[in-house]
Amino acid sequence: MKALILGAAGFVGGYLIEELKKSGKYDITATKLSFETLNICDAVVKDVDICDLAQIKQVLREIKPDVIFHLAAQSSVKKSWEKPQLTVEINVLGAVNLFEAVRSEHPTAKIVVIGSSEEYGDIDYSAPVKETVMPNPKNIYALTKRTQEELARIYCQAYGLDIVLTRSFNHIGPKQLPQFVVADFCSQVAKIEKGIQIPEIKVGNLAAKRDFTDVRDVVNAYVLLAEKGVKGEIYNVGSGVSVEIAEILNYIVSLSDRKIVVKIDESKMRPIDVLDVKADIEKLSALGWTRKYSLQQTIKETLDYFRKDTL
Ligand code: A2R
Ligand code: GDD
Repeated sequence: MKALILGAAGFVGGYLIEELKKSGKYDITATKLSFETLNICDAVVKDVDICDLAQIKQVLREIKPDVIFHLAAQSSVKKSWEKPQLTVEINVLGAVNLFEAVRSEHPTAKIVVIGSSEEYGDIDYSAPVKETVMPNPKNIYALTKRTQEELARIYCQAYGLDIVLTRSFNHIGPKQLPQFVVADFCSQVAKIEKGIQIPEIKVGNLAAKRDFTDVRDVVNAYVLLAEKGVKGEIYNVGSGVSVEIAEILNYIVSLSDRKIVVKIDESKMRPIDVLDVKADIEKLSALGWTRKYSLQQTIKETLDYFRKDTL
């Protein structure tokens, strides 16, 4: 089987490559932006900007993949408030470029399109949310992912493209950039321990609750969806439990022997922040997916990663 990963130089990409290699069933082509680096063996690496239709068409003509994993995105909610146009360009134009390119060059490919739990937005969060709940996006990133989903639905219905969609909840693990909450807190604690940050941790909205899953469990779900996901269907990828960010912070701080003061940083607050969201994972579980990593294990490994990080 030939797999093409778009946006492979990001956080999830590296883990997805490992997961595909582990299965032994895939010839992998991984794409990155021209200024990014991606050092992997046993995979072909190409430069593809998803905002450039000709580049996507070219790689599809060359590779003729059986499955495409569309990871390429502006993935930060915070940045989407700061750079709305860029976020729309990459996440919406990028998606429509991909669907157009597949339609014209290689319509038999299966496409796994990564959406977000942020799409749910302002909903009743008292119970785990099912895929059938009508999303109500509350930020620009979320709206771009919701738009990607609607575009996919149209390309499935109108042209029969074989698209499977995710609504992925928060994924965490070693190597994540410290722009996301767990990596952010772990990176700060590691800097405090190294003496390069005063013993004060800067935090944003501690009242929010999120559903966290280890990135290795997430990529396992993506491969499962490539193999068993039903055309046109959306699958939640999450753990089913939401945890308050304050609890995450307390746990990370408890792993250090330093006395750390918590300081609210107003610049880390968002104009609107969804209060709570947790996944109903019945649909994904029915395909055989189970979570292997506990939240505590993932957090410990992430902290250890930043402790070893020489930067
Ligand atoms: O923004 P950069 O320079 O870090 O590059 C990101 C890349 N990317 C693009 N690739 C191709 N064409 C573009 N026009 C373009 N713009 C950005 O996609 C990065 O290397 C990759 C996305 O990786 P991350 O930002 O690390 O996201 P992550 O955590 O791997 O998430 C994968 C998917 C995304 O669709 C997220 O929105 C979703 O899971 O949560
Ligand atoms: N980053 C960050 N830094 N977030 C903080 C902080 C902080 O110091 N303090 C509190 N938070 C809160 C945010 O306000 C938000 O409620 C929650 O922590 C999670 O924020 P992020 O880790 O930045 O992730 P996100 O939920 O905005 O987006 C991530 O998850 C989505 C799925 O839900 C990204 O990986 C997206 O690409 C993904 O779609």
